[in-house]
Amino acid sequence: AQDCLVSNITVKQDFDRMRYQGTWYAVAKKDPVGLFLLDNVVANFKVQEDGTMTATATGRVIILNNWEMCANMFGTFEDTEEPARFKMKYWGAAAYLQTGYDDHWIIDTDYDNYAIHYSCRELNVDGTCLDGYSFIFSRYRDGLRPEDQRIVTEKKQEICFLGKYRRVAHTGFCDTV
Ligand code: FEN
Repeated sequence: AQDCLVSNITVKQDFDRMRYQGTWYAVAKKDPVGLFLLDNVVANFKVQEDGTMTATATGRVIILNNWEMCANMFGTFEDTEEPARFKMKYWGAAAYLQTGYDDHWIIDTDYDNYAIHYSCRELNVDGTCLDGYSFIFSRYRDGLRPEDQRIVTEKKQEICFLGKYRRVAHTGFCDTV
C-alpha cells in the first residue's frame, strides 16, 4: 500500500489470537493527536473462555500539575470478517482517563518476537490517514532482534508511518503492576 490509502493496508493473514496472548513490550510508537500513553507501555493480551480477545495496558501519563501516574487501561476487541482487524473499546481504571473506540489492526507478527499494531482514527478526504497511532511491540523488554528490525521498517513504510515513531523508554516506572 505505497499509495498510503488506509483501505489498501494489509494485515496479518490467518491471525491466531491464541498465539498472540501474553505480554508485549512497546519498543516504539507513533502517537495520535491528543492524550495518550507516554512511555513504559506494556500490554497483556488474553483470550477469554468465550473466545473474546481482551487486553490490559499500562503506561506512564502526566496529569494535571505535572503529576506522573501509571495509567491502567483495559480493552475488549470486537471481531470483524478479517481475523487481524478488530474494533477496540478501551477505558481506564481511573475516571480521568479517556475512553474510546478505535480500529485495532495487527499488521504483522511472528507471535514470538515482534508485532506491528496500527490504528487510524480519522481519514483525509483522499483516503490516507489524518490521525492515527501505531505500536511496535516486542516480546522482550530490550527491543527487537536485528532480523526483526528489517521487517518492522518495511511495515512502517507500508503503513506510511515511517519516520513518525519514537522509541518507548522502559524505566521501570510502571513495574509495580
Ligand atoms: C493498546 C494495547 C491493547 C490494550 C490497549 C491499548 C490502547 C491504549 C490506549 C491508551 C490511551 C490512553 C489515554 C490516556 C489519557 C493498543 C496499547 C487498551 C489507546 C487516552 C491523560 C493524560 C492527562 C490527563 C488525563 C488523561 O487519558 N491520559 O490529565
